[in-house]
Amino acid sequence: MSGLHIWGRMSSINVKKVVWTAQELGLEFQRTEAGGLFGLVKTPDYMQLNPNSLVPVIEDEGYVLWESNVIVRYLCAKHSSGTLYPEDLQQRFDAERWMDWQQTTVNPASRPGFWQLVRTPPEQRNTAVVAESNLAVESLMATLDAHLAAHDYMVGERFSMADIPLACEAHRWFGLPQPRTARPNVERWFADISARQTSKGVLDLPLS
Ligand SMILES: N[C@@H](CCC(=O)N[C@@H](CS)C(=O)NCC(=O)O)C(=O)O
Repeated sequence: MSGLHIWGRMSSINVKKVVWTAQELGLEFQRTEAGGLFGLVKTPDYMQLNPNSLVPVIEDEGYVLWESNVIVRYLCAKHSSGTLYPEDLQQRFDAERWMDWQQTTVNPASRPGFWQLVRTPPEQRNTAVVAESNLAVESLMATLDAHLAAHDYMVGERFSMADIPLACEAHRWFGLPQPRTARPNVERWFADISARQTSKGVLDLPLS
């Protein structure tokens, strides 16, 4: 298979990152629905691609890669070194740091609330889980807001690979049907990024 192929359903935050990155880079790609109700991830053929049975996975000219933020890094390094993928070592690792923060700190805090409010029938919701998740994410959004008070984007003064996972996380946060503390800097940054043509079909999707 030639060109870029992405496996994953668009309701996944991790698939959204990869699709947006490909669009941001102007890459032609094919996408196969996989995961959730689409299944496929437990088939032997899919598990050859990703033994974790998770989405997303990409195949790029025969090269197979899984782990969403790593895929974002790979595509940006390949196609946008010095722009989306910062060339300066410290700027690059600033970007890496925020991307890891999204994956290892923000997402574990946001996921329980998201699952309760979006993927659990109202009569089965656990309000304690929602409250705990909300409290944890509020504190992380305060951190993000303080960072964005001093910066236009996550790293330096221009859009980079680091903005993609965090904006997908902000999309989830702003889409949850619950009260939120106003975060003017996160809101300004998210509005700016959501206006990018390349984020269409990703940041304008309702949560599901
Ligand atoms: N750390 C992995 C996590 C991947 C992951 O948890 N994917 C979820 C969707 S967000 C998944 O595949 N769930 C099972 C399914 O969709 O069938 C990544 O960032 O790619």
